[in-house]
Amino acid sequence: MSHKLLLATRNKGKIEEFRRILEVEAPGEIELVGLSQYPDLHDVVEDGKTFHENALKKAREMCEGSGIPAIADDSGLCVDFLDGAPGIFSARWAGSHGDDIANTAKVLEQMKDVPDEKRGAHFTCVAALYLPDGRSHVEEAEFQGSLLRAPVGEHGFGYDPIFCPQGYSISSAEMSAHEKDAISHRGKSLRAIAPHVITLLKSLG
Ligand code: ITT
Repeated sequence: MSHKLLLATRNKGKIEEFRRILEVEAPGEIELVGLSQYPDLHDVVEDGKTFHENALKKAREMCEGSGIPAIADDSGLCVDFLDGAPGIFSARWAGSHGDDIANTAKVLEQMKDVPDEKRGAHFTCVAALYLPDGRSHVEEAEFQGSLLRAPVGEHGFGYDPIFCPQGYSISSAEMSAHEKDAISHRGKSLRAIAPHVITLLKSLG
């Protein structure tokens, strides 16, 4: 029997990754329901100070609004030279929410005079599950790498075209979906949370 789970994100890139990663981890066990099924749910105000706070807030508010268990993530790019920025502000770094091209251009501009050895960065993903009875589970993971000097690659989303994973000489936007999922922050956090999702959903009956 598969259990309904609300996929509490409006980011199309994330939706694709959640669906394919959870399908591998829990084949046939979870029926992911999109936010389009709950048109009255309002956007969550992401006013937490950490990825953890925001991820849990998204999952909790979407669960409470829909009445079914919800999974969400809060994620972003953390650049060493920028003291961890854009971090939790990654989706709106250049001003308008979800403008990947402008966000990427802003980071490249901020990093234009920074030498190769100081271009370290990582993605963080905090995945959060929230159940109608108030139980929750959170998993966090990182994806280490460095910043390129110009966007390259057509896959992925967000900052992928300027992110070179550690040990590679291509951007994460040049990787296949399978390659990225195997080493990414979202791949790792969703693989960690998947067994807890299955156990907790089953406990609801
Ligand atoms: P939801 O809150 O609806 O999930 P969002 O895009 O607002 O969507 P976040 O606040 O978590 O989500 O922002 C995440 C941003 O971090 C996202 O817009 C990208 O710019 C970046 N990001 C996260 N994961 C990424 C990945 O795997 N590849 C590239 N960029 C990523």
